[in-house]
Amino acid sequence: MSEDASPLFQPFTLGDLVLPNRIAMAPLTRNRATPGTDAPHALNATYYTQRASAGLLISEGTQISRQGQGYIWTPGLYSDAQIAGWKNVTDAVHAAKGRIFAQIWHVGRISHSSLLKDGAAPVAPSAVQAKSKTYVETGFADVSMPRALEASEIPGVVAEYAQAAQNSQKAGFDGIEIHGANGYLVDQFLKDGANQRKDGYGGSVENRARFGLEVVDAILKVFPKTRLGIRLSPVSPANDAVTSDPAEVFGYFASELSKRGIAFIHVVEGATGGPRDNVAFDYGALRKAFSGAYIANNGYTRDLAIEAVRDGKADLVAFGKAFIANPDLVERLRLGAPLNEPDRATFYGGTEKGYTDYPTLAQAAE
Ligand code: 8OZ
Repeated sequence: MSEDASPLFQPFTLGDLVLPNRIAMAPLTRNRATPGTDAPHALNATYYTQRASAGLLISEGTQISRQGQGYIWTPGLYSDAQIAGWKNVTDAVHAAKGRIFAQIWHVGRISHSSLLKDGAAPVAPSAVQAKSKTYVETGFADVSMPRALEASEIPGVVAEYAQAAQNSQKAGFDGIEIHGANGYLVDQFLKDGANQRKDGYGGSVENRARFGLEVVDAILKVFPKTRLGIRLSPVSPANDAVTSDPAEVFGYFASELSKRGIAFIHVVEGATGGPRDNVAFDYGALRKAFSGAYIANNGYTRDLAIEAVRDGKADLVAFGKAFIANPDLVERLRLGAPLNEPDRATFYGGTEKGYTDYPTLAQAAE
């Protein structure tokens, strides 16, 4: 079999959606929403549309509320202006024959008071400050000291996830991915380094999984399970998220997600954006615990992706940085063509430079 006949380039049915290939664009924070409203605008539509040949586009993290925002100029999915801005994006992607899921996001403790209403403290499972930085108007800054959510506040936060799921439908998204990875709110509840609660949301594996499962259950009351997935990062230390028992807590979480029949888990294998083998972890066991699709991510090359799909280790492979720099990544991987290098200086914030001006193969040949 020649490489381009690899199943990586063949269709896959995710839930009830037929994808033309098994290459996903990973969610990528780019900090280019409209200042003031955090609504997407025309340039964001261009960016996603340029990448519409992905089997599946997953949007950048999109905050479900002002309280859920952790960085400046990230888009939201809670105001009418944001929903309208996203509708322009999804219409443009659909016109280009693409499919796009919204990644819905609450950052929890990974935020800065200057971004929050009246300079409020970020909220978290526990009042434990992360050793991490965020990005504010003046550049990088240490995250602020959070306050612990009262148990009585949790249903309100859960309801905001469900509202964001409904808003995603109004905005024309094909589905959603819950951001359960990289040290943000769902991951903070799962991991005992951030969750020191003594109530029903902390302590045992079951208790730490409770918040994430409540989010899933609330969404499933208003949203089809075939169009819902979640991103997880069991052993990534991103944003100071560590746990003493990744196999136990993520094994349990995956089996509970499986019972609910959601479409996929999207797994950051290893350290986000870093080594894949920082901590030994059995991703095969995680995949086995979950009956839906498995999207693998982190540090995949063309060869590794072809191999993972061929060997049944993954149903889809998500690429992040490679998609920043290569709008036609699917075509380049299919051909084994060289890739443009991403420019880190333009990852977060800015203009079309480093955003919509990376050339396709055809443009490079002009
Ligand atoms: C990089 C910069 C800001 C946010 C993640 C949403 O790690 C992010 C993120 C990444 O999941």
